[in-house]
Amino acid sequence: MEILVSLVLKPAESEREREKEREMECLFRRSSSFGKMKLDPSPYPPQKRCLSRNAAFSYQKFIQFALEETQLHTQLIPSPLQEHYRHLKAIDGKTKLQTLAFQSSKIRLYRGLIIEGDNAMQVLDFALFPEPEYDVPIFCASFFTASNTNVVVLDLNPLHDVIDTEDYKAKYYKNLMPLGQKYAELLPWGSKITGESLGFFSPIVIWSKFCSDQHLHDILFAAFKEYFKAWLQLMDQAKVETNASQLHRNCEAQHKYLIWRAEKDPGHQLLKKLLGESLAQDLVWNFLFNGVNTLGSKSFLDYFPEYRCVDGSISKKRSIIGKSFENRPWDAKGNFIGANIR
Ligand code: BLA
Repeated sequence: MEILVSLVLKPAESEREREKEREMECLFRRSSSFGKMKLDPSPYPPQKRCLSRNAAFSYQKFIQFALEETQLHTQLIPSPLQEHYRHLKAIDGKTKLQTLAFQSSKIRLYRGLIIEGDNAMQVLDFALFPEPEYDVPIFCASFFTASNTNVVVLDLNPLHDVIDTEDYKAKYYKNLMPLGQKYAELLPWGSKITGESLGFFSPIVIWSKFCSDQHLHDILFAAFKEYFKAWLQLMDQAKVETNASQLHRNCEAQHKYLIWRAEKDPGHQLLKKLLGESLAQDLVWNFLFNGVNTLGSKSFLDYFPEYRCVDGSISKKRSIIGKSFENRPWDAKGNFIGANIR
């Protein structure tokens, strides 16, 4: 614990920084699961890892950066979920699963899951959900790494439509288009994607698949840092919403997003394998996509009726629309240039 704190914190140069450091230390102490995370060097032997020339590769530094950066903007309080999901044990007895969960005055849920397994398998699923009084996007980093492949989604997922209407897009993404363009050129578009997922993405989404490579991992980390800082700024500037119908719209938009991911996120198969069916379900519905049982009362089929089977159950298919969008369907100005997604 002491080692972790001293590695994470830079030497203090002023009283303000020292004060921040004390807050950080306190935060780490209270967030017991994250406090137990191992820093690099990795527990896995180099020959078993995906990046033979990158012995330091780990998603831990992403989370550490985010925590430090958030502390400059707001006071994080450990969420009760942290304690509850602290002791996750993989069935294989080897894979490490670590969780962290916080909240703050404007952030309903700040949560992360890191998985470090055999054969260089690493996962970061990190998301920040605003309180419903704020219509800022959801910060989303979903990174899956296996021995020689990476599947990456990094985005400020919009709460409201950014394909057919302009206002939400202009409010949050217009100024961020140059940032999105920069990384869209550095990280290749991950080829065809399901239409349903695309509907949850923004014009600055980084959707990418690439072979493990130190340079691309460095770019991904740089992108993560810039997107995260951008999100924090949006949060800083966000004005509280008091209009009841607008609040309801925000709740419903988050609820639809949560229920989509709770039901259809591609990571579930792996979680089931690692934790068993019931614990994986619990983690998905009550930790990763917490709010799915409280922010709204509609069902998955109310939002996505096209998934209804004849017997009334939800189709097991991941997508009804199917995959398309071979290339990035957004232009540099944020206009949607793909075919109709419905
Ligand atoms: C793959 N994860 C994917 C893919 C996407 C996402 C788009 C590509 C496959 C596909 O098109 O479905 C992520 N999809 C998202 C996100 C949204 C969405 C963020 O709709 C938001 C709206 N990923 C995780 C976790 C695990 C994980 C926790 O977040 C594992 C525990 C794994 N993601 C994972 C794996 C794949 C994947 C294994 C590849 C599997 C596959 O393609 O079937």
